[in-house]
This record gives sequence, structure tokens and C-alpha cells, in this order.
Amino acid sequence: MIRTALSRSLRPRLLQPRRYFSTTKVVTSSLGTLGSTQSPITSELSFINSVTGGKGLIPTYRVLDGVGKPIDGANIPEIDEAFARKLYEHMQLLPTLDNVLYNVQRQGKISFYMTAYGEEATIIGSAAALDNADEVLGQYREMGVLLWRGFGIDQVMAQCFGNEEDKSGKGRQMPVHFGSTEHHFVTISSPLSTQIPQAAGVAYALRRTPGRRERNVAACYFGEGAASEGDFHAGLMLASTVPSPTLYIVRNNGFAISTPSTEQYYGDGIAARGPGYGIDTIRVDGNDVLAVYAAVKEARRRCLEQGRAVLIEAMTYRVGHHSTSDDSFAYRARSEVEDRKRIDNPITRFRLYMESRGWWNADAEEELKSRLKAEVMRSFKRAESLKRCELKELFTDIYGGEEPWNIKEQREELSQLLKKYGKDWEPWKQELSKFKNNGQELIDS
Ligand SMILES: Cc1ncc(C[n+]2csc(CCOP(=O)(O)OP(=O)(O)O)c2C)c(N)n1
Ligand SMILES: [Mg+2]
Repeated sequence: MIRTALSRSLRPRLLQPRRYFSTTKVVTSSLGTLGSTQSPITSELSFINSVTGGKGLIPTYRVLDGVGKPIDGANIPEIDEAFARKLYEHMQLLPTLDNVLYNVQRQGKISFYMTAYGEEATIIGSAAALDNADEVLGQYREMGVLLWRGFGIDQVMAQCFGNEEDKSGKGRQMPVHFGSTEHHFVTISSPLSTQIPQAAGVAYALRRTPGRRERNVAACYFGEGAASEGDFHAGLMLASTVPSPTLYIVRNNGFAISTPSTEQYYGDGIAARGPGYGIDTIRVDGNDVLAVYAAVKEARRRCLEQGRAVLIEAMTYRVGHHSTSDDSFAYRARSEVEDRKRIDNPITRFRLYMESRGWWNADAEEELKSRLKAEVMRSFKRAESLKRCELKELFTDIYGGEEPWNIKEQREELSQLLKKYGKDWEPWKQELSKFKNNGQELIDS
């Protein structure tokens, strides 16, 4: 009885003509369709393939050319000068922070760092198109989304230094593994792709929450390398079969550490996989901030209207090394990077557009660069002078409820060791002096 009612309720949806790669072109056949599958019957013995199938590769949506000029037929999103300036300032803030924090890591003052050089348009353009209350599940290169939401330079520094002002992780996370409930940004976790199925779950929860249903999406960022993980398929499958407003944003920057994208897939990039899951998909020029902005805005609208997932593949280039643990010149030519920086620089492209609108000039550029640099340096010096959280924080609020036995055991063991050696053994004395109250609360407990 229940089964009949359910299959009846599903019928209208199943009977809709199936679409292949296009939201407008519907494949039909005079020979009818195969049973309930809606697959048109054909007498032609042919195979399909996203690369060699004869339909051509999925096109890339762009509105500005390499020198910031609108391309023929492009609808430039309507933005005013103040918004354009905000976009540009945030695109410039990213490399300013990256320059300082990359060098700070090299000096050994923080343990690790990852830059976003070359991906500024993808990150800032998408952040600007989201609602600030959309739940973001990032990979690790999306610090710009937090900056756009007002996370603040001091908070970035606090997290990277793991100092007492680090609200998200209290110094217990690696640098750039940000998280902020206030800014709707789920804490980054290093294992690749875990966020992809999780995003489908978060979006499903949003869909079931009165007040957020039809208002917020879960935006999930990942790299094209992460899309090689099984979790990518599990996530898209979940978002497709249990519909939810999940907005998948793939940053295709050409590399997964040293593996170039040409070795990561044979098919037509990551975008070719979306239609396989019945997911609306677009490929966008990730170095064109206005194209990214327009694509994400429309994708978000679709997510909410249909209550279903959308996939965006943003084509960009990782100009920096993968992280501070990598030297990319071991596997790619310096000249390739220099060429990409010069020929297709997302910041320059947008600056040229701003100049053509009379919204920007050399004086404004000079003022912005020196202001951002001064702000970042001031914040860095401040972060460097702050102490780490109280050492006992290492053991708190890891699990909800009562402290588990294993955490208690570890806390007591460290406390015993500190009582015995903390005041006398020089290396421990020095290490303890970096913590608030010199770890005294743990020694006294
Ligand atoms: C499950 C898992 N496997 C391997 C790694 C090591 N790893 C960290 S980042 C990375 C490359 C990811 O590349 P991509 O998804 O393209 O992101 P990008 O760094 O280019 O932004 C790898 C292999 C990991 N963190 N997790
Ligand atoms: Mg990549």
C-alpha cells in the first residue's frame, strides 16, 4: 500500500524527459522509450564519451577577456562601484596576507601555510555571491571566504599562530585549518574530500530547518585532485538521490600537489561528472571574478529553487607552491608560472575592468597596497607577541559531556610530568613560557 502510494508520488518526476548535458535540449525518439527508464530507443549502435563523443567539450563561461574587456554577447553582472571596490580590495588582501604569512612560516614562526595565489577571483567571486549565512565547507585554500564575511586579519593571524585569541581551535589545529560558527564556516579537516558527502548532509539539514529552508545553501569547495577520491562520488550521489541545496564549487587549479590535472582524469574535467548524477553543472573561467560571481549567484538560486545540488567547475591556476611543505619547481617550469601570472592574472584583469569604468586608478592602487600591507604587518606583530592558550585547553571541549577516561588519563600524565620536570628541565621551561600562565594551571591541577 505504502509502496504503491510512494511509486505513484514518484511517477511524475520519473516521467519527465531525461536530459543529457543540456537543460534545454531533450532527446526524444520516434521508436519510443525503454519501459519506465525514459531512455529513447535507437537502432544506431553508438557509444558516448565526454571527450571523444563528438559533442565537444563543455564550454567555459566568461564575461571579461584577459585584459578586462567585456566579451561579445556577455551580460556583465550589475554591480556598483562600492561593490566592485570591495571585491578588488579582498582580492588584493589575499596575496598581501599570503606574502607575509608565507615568509613568517619560512622564518619558523608558524608551522605551516598555504597560499591562494592565482585563485583570488574564484575564491572572492564565489564568496561574494553567497549569502553570509550559507554554510561553507571548505578544503583549505578558501580563507578569502572568511575574510569576505568579516573574519578579520587579527583572527587569521590568531589561528595561524595558534595564540590565545584563536577562538576556533585554541591553537590545536594546523595553520589555515579555520573554523567559525559565527561565520558559518565548518572547520577545515586535512583528509581530502570528507567535506563533500558532509555538505550533502548539511544541506539536507538546512532543507529540513524552518527559517533556513529556501534561504540557505551548503557551499562546498574542493580541488580537482580531491574529486579523485571516492567521497566525491559518494557526496554527489547523496546530493542527487536525497535532494538538497548543495552547491559544489570545484577549484580546478591544474595540480594536486605535484600531480598535474592531465594525470588526474581522462574525462572532460570535473564538470563532465555532474550531468551523470543529474546535477545542473557549469564550467566557469575561474580567473574572471565577474563570471564566477554571476555563475555562483545563478547556481545558488537554482539550488534554492529546485532544492537540488549544482556543480560549478572554476578553471584557474595554482600560482603558488602547494603549501610550505612543497617546492613546485621540482615538477613544473618556473617560466610556466611566470607566464600564467603575466598573461592571465585575475587581479590585473579585474583592475583593468575597474579602470575602464573610471572606478580605479594608479593612486587608488598605491593607497590600497600600502594600507593593506600596513594592516597585515601590524596584525602580524601583534599576533607574534601574544601567548598561546593556557596549556590545559589542550584537553578541554574536545568531546561533549563528561571528560572521557582517556583524555583524563592523558591530562593527569602530563600534569605529573610537568610537576616533576617543568620547572627544572630547560627545554620544557622554555616551551612552557610560550603558554598563558606558563602552563601553571595544569601543573597545579
Ligand atoms: C585522503 C587524503 N589523501 C591525500 C592527502 C594529501 N594531500 C593533501 S592536499 C593534496 C592535493 C589536493 O589537490 P586538490 O584537491 O587539487 O587541491 P589544491 O591543493 O590544488 O587546492 C593531497 C594529495 C590528504 N590530505 N588526504
Ligand atoms: Mg588542485
